[in-house]
Amino acid sequence: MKRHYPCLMFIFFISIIFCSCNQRKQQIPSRPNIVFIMSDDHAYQAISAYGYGLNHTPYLDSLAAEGMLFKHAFVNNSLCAPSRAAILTGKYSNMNGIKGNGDEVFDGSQETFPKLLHQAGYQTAMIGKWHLVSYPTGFDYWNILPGQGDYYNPDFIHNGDTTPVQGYVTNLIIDDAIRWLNQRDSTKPFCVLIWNKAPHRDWLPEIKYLHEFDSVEIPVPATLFDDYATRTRAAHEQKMEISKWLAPNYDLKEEMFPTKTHRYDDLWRNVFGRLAPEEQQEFLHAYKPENDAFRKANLKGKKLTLWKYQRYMKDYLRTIQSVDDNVGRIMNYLKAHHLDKNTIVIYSSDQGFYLGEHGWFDKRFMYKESFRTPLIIRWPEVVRPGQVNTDPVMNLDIAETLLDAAGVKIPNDMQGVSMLPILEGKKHEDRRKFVYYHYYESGGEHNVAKHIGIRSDRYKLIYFYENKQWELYDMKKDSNELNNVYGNPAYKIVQDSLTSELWKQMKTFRDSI
Ligand code: SGN
Ligand code: CA
Repeated sequence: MKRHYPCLMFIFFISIIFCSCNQRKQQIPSRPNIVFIMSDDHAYQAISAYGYGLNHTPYLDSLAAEGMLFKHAFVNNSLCAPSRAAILTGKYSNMNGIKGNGDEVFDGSQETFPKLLHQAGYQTAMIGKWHLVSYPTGFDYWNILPGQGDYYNPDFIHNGDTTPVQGYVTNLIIDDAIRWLNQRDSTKPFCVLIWNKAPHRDWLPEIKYLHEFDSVEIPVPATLFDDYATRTRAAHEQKMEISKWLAPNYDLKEEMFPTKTHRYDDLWRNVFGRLAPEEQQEFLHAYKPENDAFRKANLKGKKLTLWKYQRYMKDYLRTIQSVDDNVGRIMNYLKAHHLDKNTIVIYSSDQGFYLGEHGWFDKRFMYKESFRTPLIIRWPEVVRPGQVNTDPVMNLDIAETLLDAAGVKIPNDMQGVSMLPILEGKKHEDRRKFVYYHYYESGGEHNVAKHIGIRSDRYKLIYFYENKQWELYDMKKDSNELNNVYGNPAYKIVQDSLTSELWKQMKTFRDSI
């Protein structure tokens, strides 16, 4: 027996090594595929899994039920192009060069996560709204909407050629994604960005959803009639109140062919003109009974605002029904092709949106509805189903998370934090405690003043630096951010420490004002 002892020990160690290798193999899946669906201006309040009771989005809710829903996902700069550039590069606006919409051209030679995945052997595709002026780089295939794109019979740009395509934009984007998935090389992992136009202004529903919500009263937010009493100039001077700034034709479809001229007339003629004549008739018919009643009622004051709120919200939510249907289509595709287990499916938006909170539509401010963005991640190989996460994560983290998940080295100059430990359910104490924000546009269509700010788990400090005015919110006591306590002696210590943290963060991210 003694003679065999070394031999038995050898077999014992070999089997331990073998077993642990096998276990490791089971724990770390092969490189995951990535389906990244992003919508444009989709408020988290308009996904039923977030619990606001405005609409019903069964497919998005399933994603959340089968994965992780993030309640505190924030953006760097609540505007389309700056958020997209941050998502692609993992960097703040000052580092990736896109601070506003349209003024700057995205430098496609910089490092982006699709490019790095591509170099690591992924097949990559980008389909839908891009909005970064220069053409996409780092993709095997791209097919994008010009600028903001159109809802009805939109143009698509592929390899520099613009072609009109018949159909409704949200369906067409998924059609094309499925077409691309069908012809891909199935020996390689893939990453496809499916970036919707919906539910961006001017909220044009798919014809089949024109009557959705007809007999429903959409709940009104508590702050619809906010008077900005404690706020600084910026909140008073914005141009995004539902009561004042929605165009009667373009936005509200209340007066399709106005007699007075309005600054949105040309825009309206263009979008309506894209419908086929029979669709135009259907469209006009759908709104007519309500419009007739509206004219008769001759509403004024708060009643008029409430009417506009209902009209705005119903069209906004109608466009989201098509988004949700198409999330269902892509999930059914993945399931039917046995791709649903080791595919990371991300659903998010380029930023949040005001659905009547503070009386507003649009975004831009660092107040919660537009600073936050929806984020849901489903990845059955790694993420336990049905989790709700409240860590402060950012759009900036997506690049690092996906590179991390794919086993690709994260460049040192990316400024986000990988969410992989969160997804894996591991301890992650070294994550950010503050979220830094910078909105750079000045004046413009919605006249929101430039600002920087910082959010801790309880407080939010905002500095409107053009106006040299500060705001501070105690979100624990004032979750709707109505009571600016800046300058209140009771908050002196908090105010001072957050102010110095703000300057510190600005320096860390190499930003300036
Ligand atoms: C358009 C909209 C604005 C919106 C910006 C930015 N006006 O200019 O209401 O704030 O886009 O949106 S519209 O008359 O053209 O509809 S973003 O999502 O692209 O940043
Ligand atoms: Ca947007």
